[in-house]
Amino acid sequence: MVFSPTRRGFLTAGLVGAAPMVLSGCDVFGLAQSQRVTEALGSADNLARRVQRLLGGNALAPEFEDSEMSPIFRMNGNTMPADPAYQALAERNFVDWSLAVDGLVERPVRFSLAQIMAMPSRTQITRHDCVEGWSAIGKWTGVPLARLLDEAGLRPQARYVVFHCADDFNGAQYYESIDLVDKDHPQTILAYAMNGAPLPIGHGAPLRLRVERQLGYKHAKFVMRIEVVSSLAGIGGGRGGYWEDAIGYDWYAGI
Ligand SMILES: Nc1nc2c(c(=O)[nH]1)N[C@H]1C(S)=C(S)[C@@H](COP(=O)(O)O)O[C@H]1N2
Ligand SMILES: [Mo]
Repeated sequence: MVFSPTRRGFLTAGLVGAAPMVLSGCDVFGLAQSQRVTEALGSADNLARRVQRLLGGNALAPEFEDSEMSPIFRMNGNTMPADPAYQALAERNFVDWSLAVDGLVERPVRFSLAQIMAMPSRTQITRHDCVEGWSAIGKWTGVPLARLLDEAGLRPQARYVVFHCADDFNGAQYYESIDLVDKDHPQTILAYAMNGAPLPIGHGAPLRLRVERQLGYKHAKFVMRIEVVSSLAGIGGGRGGYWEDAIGYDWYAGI
């Protein structure tokens, strides 16, 4: 069992099935039992999300001191998008890169990296927990997502924020999504710096999501476009994220 006793451990052990744990061979509590619970109470994702918010409201994830930062922070998943257009942008240090914000917004916009870096920023030292069973504490600096989306203005039908990434696995584009509660959470930022230095490519340059109360796979790297939608049905395979579509990971990956 590789998981440390996190709140997710409590939530998943006590209340809902943990598909990722099952998939990684950590089936401590029994798939049959968790499936029954899931069937009885509806989507495990939604249950975990409701329970987390009921217990913690919109509580902050723990933050740490500089002295607690991990000496090594592993790079995981894709570490260099294969897309030639992305590689051309990287070669010029992302000066030609811009982030598209569209979908259910009042004003579709594009932001250069310089514009994003000129916005009010937040720095946070947090623990990243990967579903594969490793964790690392790192320092992230970026613009709060809510602040950036204020520039575009959400339309009333807006329900989810989708992050489209530059990379793919076997032709399937990486993407992720969160709801508007996580959109407004103060620790939900689009980070352009890590551990006091520009975000390395392997960690998702020029811009990656930090959504600190959820597992690592939600933290989309290489974000190229943010799309605001009313439903996730039309995006990718319809389950709200690359790994959700590919192998059924929870859409709400509360820690
Ligand atoms: N675009 C993109 N985002 C991604 C991934 C990826 O492969 N592509 N991997 C995810 C997973 S599983 C984890 S644990 C973290 C890893 O972030 P890191 O490389 O900074 O450690 O990024 C997440 N975001
Ligand atoms: Mo991960």
